[in-house]
Amino acid sequence: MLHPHPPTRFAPAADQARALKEALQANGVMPEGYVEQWEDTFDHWVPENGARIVARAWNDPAYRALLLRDGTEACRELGYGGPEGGFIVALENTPVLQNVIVCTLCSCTAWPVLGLPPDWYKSFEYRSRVVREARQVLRELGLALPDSVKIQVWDTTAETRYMVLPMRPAGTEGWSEEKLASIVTKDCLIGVALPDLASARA
Ligand SMILES: [Co+2]
Repeated sequence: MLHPHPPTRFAPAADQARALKEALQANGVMPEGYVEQWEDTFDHWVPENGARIVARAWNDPAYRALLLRDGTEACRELGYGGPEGGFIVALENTPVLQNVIVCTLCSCTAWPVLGLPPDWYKSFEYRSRVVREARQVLRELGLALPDSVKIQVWDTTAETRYMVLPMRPAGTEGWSEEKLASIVTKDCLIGVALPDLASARA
């Protein structure tokens, strides 16, 4: 039996967090400003970072080559890395290949460039189903791919974090990197959506 004593009631999360923080501080094991420092880090973990990387790769063949050869270094070049992003691998979509990311164990993604994972990404349903019936799961998430496109699912680990490099859509010739980045969403970076020209800004 995995859970012989199923918990039925918890205090609200904020109360739990406060109690934990107070206990850690009272025992002198949490440095001053520790929580605030992580809050600041979380604020900088946004999918706009990954979008910027994709846009640069679309516009700069040398950067694209670096991204596919050494994702970690390419991300670092634009200022992204560190915790939860110590080893980043970029996965290149092609006309016949769609890459999709999952963490079957929990919720790992390349946080510094994708941001925190969406709730559905952490759900048991997504984690268990996408590896068995990726095409159907993608369809349910709004991405219906033709049978000519193979779907490759990548299981994240604590060490290796992936980001999907989508194909540059036709009709974006001459766009600035800023405008290109505006069509790359977190879902695109996970691989469950494609860049949508209609969402372009700037
Ligand atoms: Co995980």
